[in-house]
Order: sequence, then C-alpha cells, then structure tokens
Amino acid sequence: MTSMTSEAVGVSPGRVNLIGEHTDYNDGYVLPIALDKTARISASRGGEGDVVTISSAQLGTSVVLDVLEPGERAWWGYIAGVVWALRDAGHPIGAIDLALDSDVPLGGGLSSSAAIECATALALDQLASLDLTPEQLASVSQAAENRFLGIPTGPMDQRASLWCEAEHALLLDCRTLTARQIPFALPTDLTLALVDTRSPHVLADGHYARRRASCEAAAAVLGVTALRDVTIDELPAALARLSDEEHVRRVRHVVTENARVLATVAALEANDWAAVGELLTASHASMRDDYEITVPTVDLAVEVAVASGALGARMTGGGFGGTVIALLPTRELQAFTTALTQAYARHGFDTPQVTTTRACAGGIALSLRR
Ligand code: GAF
Repeated sequence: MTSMTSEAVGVSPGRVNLIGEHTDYNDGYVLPIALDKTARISASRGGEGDVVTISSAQLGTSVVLDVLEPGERAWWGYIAGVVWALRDAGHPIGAIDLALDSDVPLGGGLSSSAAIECATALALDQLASLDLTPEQLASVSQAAENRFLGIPTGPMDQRASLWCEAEHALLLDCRTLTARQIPFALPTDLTLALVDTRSPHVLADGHYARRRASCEAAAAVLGVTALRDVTIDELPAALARLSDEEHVRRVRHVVTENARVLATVAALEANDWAAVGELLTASHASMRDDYEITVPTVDLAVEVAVASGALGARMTGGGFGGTVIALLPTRELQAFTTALTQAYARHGFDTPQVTTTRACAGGIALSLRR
C-alpha cells in the first residue's frame, strides 16, 4: 500500500505601494497593488518532535532548527518566524519541512519578505487545517517580522500580499485594519513602469526604525495617539507647536501623505489619471525633502520619468533605494528606458532595469496529495 503524504503550497506576491509611504505605522492610509512576482512555500510534515527544516531554492541551502528562538536575523527567519508566531498563538505546528522558491526581487522595496511570510502562513494554514481568518494570516506573518526578527515594520506589506485583488488597489486603513478594493485597471495607452534603480534598500539598518521613533516622539509632543490623528486642516497649527525641525518635516510628510492617499483614491474613482500622476510626484517630493528617505539614483529616475512625459513618478517602499514607479504614456516607455539608461551612465550609476506591471491577485494556498 502506498502511503499518502500531504503537502500544501502557499503562494503570495510582492507588492508595489502606489502611494502612502511610511504612513502605515502612523495608523494612516496606504494604497498598494500586488505584483506578478511571488514567493512559494511548500510545506510537508517533518520527522520527530518540533524540528523545522527550511530550504531555499535560490540559495541552494537548508537549515535544521531544533528550537525557534526570536532574535536572529537570518534568511530563514521570515519562515521560521511564522512557525514561531503560530505556535505562540497556540496553534499546534509540529515537525515541518518548508521549501522556499521566490522570484520577488530582494532589496527592491517590493516586499520580498512579506511575500515569504505570507506564503508560509498560507501553506501552514492549509497543511494543518487551521482555518485562519485573513487578518489572522496577516497578523502571524507580521509577527514573524516584528517579534521574531525584531524589525519594526508596519501592517501594510502582509495585508497587501494577502488581500490584494487583480485589477484593484487595496485602500488599507492601518488603524482599523479594514480595507476597500479600489478599481485599478490602466487604460491601454498608460503603463505602470517599474524601475529597479540597482540600489538595494534595507529595512534592518536603523534608518527605518529612526523614522518610526521620530514620528512616535512627535505624536507624543502633539498629544495624539498617532500622527493619523492630525488632519490636513490641523497641520499648520500642529507644526507651529513643534520645536524640533526634524519633527516638523516628518509630521508634514505623514499628514500630507495621508491626504494624498485619499486624494488618489478620489482621482482613481473619477478616472482622472493626470491627477493620480501629480499626486505620485508630490509624494516623491515629500519623501525626498521632508522624510529624507530617497537617494540620488531614485531621484534621478523620477526626474527622467517626468521629463520623459510621465504623468507622475515616485519611489515605492521603505526607501533609501529600491524601486521607482512611473505612470507613463505607453508610447513613451522605450524612449524613457533609453533616456534613463543614458542618464544613469552619465552619473556613473549601474544600469537600471525597467519592467512594467499591473495590479495582480493576492496570495493563495493549494493542497497537494501524492
Ligand atoms: C516597508 C515596511 F515594511 C512597511 O510597513 C511600510 O512602512 C513601508 O516600508 C513604507 O511605507 O515596506
């Protein structure tokens, strides 16, 4: 008699945040879409006890973990962290073998980590028949990053990876963790270009945590729970109460960025792509001048995109490198790519890579029997 081994596969995408950067940990709004690049985790029951074996197709390596201890920032932590978070929440995950394969670019600001975490949560939910809710799946995935790896990221990326729908952007209210699907289907004469600026972004290097701490300190000075509580109309008075110039810049970014997310939703609902573009570029200027998270490669990509006829362009994701998005007339894509390549060469930057994307679907789980 052949034995039946059950195996579950979780597949979850990276994301592009259209607008709403560094607003998520301020209880604000974000508007991501899911990419057509995904992380895949194959989960099957392991041997004895609670041993977790994790392998990576890309790295060609594996680890065997007898005990899961939060704190170590290794490649396998995004996967082990989800097992740990599930166990911590009382779910009986015993010995398990987990195999990772992913085509989400690393360090591109496209949430490769959240894609891995969410794929792991989906696979384990399916394999162990946990029947987790969408919010539970997102929350154990986020816990892997925040509590197992100790990276203080907000709630956006995991919900984007899990909850996005094809042809829609996800308007996420990061205070209530409720979401609304906003139609996002580009007309054929418009293209969403993605520029890999060849300057990898890193969340674990301290810049991200410092931005977050600065927002929390400013919120305390203003006597609000989070900067979300400052409305755009209240901004001038709030800024006048801040004596620290850095706090002034950070608060101005967060409050105006929240307003831009809601304005972008209104523009999308009115089919006003020119207005969407202007909001994207304004968001970039705010990240550059007030939040101070851009770098010369991304600023140059935005400048060249706008000069090439883009309706708007901005860096997406945590910052300090990564990916620039440009909303571009489709007929200008080739000329933009050429102009950008030449501009990067003139500045001595590595050759950028330009691709295009559309709004894809969020994560799914599959059950396999063999
Ligand atoms: C990273 C974080 F993981 C998100 O939570 C978010 O803060 C983003 O940077 C910036 O908007 O992707």
